[in-house]
Amino acid sequence: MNGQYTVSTYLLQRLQEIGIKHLFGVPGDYNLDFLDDVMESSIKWVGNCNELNAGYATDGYARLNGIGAAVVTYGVGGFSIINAVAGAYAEHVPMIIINGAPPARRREAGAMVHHLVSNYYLQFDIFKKITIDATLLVDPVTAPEEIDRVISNCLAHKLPGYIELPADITHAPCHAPVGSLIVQPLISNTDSLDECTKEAAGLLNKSANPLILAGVELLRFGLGKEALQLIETSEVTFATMLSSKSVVPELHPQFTGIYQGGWSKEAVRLQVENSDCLLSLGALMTDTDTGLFSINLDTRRMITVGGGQVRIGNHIYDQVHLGDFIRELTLLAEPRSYLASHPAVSFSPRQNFVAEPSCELTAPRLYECINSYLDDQMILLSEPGDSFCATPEFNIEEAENFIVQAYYCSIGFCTPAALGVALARPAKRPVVLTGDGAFQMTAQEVSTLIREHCPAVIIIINNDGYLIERRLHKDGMYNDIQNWQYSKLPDVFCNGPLVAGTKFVASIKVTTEEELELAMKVAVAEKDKLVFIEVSLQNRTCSKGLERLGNSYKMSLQKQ
Ligand SMILES: Cc1ncc(C[n+]2csc(CCOP(=O)(O)OP(=O)(O)O)c2C)c(N)n1
Ligand SMILES: [Mg+2]
Repeated sequence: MNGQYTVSTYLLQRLQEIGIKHLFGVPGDYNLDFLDDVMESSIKWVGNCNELNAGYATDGYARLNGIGAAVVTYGVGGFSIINAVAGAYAEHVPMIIINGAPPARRREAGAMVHHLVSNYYLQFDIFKKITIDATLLVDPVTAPEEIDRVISNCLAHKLPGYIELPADITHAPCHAPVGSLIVQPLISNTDSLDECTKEAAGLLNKSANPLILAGVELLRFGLGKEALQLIETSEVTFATMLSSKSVVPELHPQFTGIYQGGWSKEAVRLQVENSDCLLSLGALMTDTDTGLFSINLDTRRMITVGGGQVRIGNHIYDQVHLGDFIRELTLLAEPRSYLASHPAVSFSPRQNFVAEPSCELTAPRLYECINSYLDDQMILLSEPGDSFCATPEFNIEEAENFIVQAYYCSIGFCTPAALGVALARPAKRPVVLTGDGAFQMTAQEVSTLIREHCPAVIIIINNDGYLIERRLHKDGMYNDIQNWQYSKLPDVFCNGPLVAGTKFVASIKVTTEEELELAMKVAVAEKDKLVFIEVSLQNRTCSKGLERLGNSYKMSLQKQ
């Protein structure tokens, strides 16, 4: 971009610099001038069916690309994307929301413009609470510094940022970027870092059965490789959690399994809870990651690192960041014996699926089958519901090949997020595993996947409504949903009937093991197509994971 910069071209240049190649969103009159500039830039515009879906797509994109951005319009668009931004905040996903606002002069006059609710600052005030940094660009002189600050904070803290861009500021001239954007790193206090790593190394090196619990912060801050180095140098066994699944490769000989408190497999639970030195790296003890708090961990035998703090017994060290801690500890860790580094419990390897002839599908067999067809070129997105109860046991090798909103748990996330995933990783293929209830929330985004030619595999588990709620609570009629003919939807979105072999989409409905096996073979063979599979599970069976969660839930109720 040469010549005079405007606030809009400045912002676009910064977005390009940080690696944004796609912008998601929905147009509206307050952002159209900005979108005209997007059309002139090298960033590709990806219009969504609605703003919530745009937010989820941006989140999926950001998880793989390091950052994403969405453009919405004031009020109607801004309020619609809030759920996705709140989710990104809870889950530590960096994304920039650009909200086109009414002209600043109208704001000053207090004019009653369309999409205004209550007062002109309402959206700004709300977004301030669910972002790390927010700015309302009212002055083109200060706009460049404001933009740089929000983007930089977003990247450093891995949290969403908000930029409100009034329509009459968009094309206002501003100064050119001064150098490239500087992201201020999070800096540890060197004395605290030195002291706590020495204390931690002393405990780790002399412990008999230490264990590293690799948590979600490792994933969000891109520290998987550093964690692996510590694990291999110290030869300590490790476990992951649902939210951090596969952050360190699951086929690693030191991997013991997924820890989820009382929701874990018993052997994994015992290994974690009986460790005499449990090093928790960036683990968040959320209800979903702890089997509804059914954990039994003794903090006196733990070293807990995360959120800029280290806790060893009663010692608390502030301003120590996870990456610095891991790198320093790796230098001090002493290797252990072969036995210590090869856990008694190890993860079961992937099994081949062989369909039973003429056998009605059950949930456990469905998951066995899908697991057996996943490969390293597929990125699995697992939706809250029976899907995410089943997937801890899936074999995923690379960290980026598994996406789950394990903490915020907003159903409907995965289908639009797959759009972002497909665009961020064109060489890979998103595989969405979603319940029928979740799918109904954001189903329209399949049409954008088709329009953008994303060869996703979408597997809809039609189990007649909200099964997880039926299992965890009672079978109230509020868990019933309208049954759709899901497999016919691609026809609708393609604007015409599908003719096998000629269209971009293959749509299949399955009810038996053999049909599912065949459908998965089609999905693998038709790798350039969007393959849509409706799995009809009218028997309301569930995964073994949901069975275990049900038991944890009952136990947690008894304790109350
Ligand atoms: C946006 C949103 N609304 C409501 C919920 C509450 N909720 C959690 S799971 C669930 C049902 C999921 O049903 P489905 O997708 O069919 O999965 P299943 O349990 O049947 O496998 C609901 C409604 C939620 N998590 N997110
Ligand atoms: Mg369901």
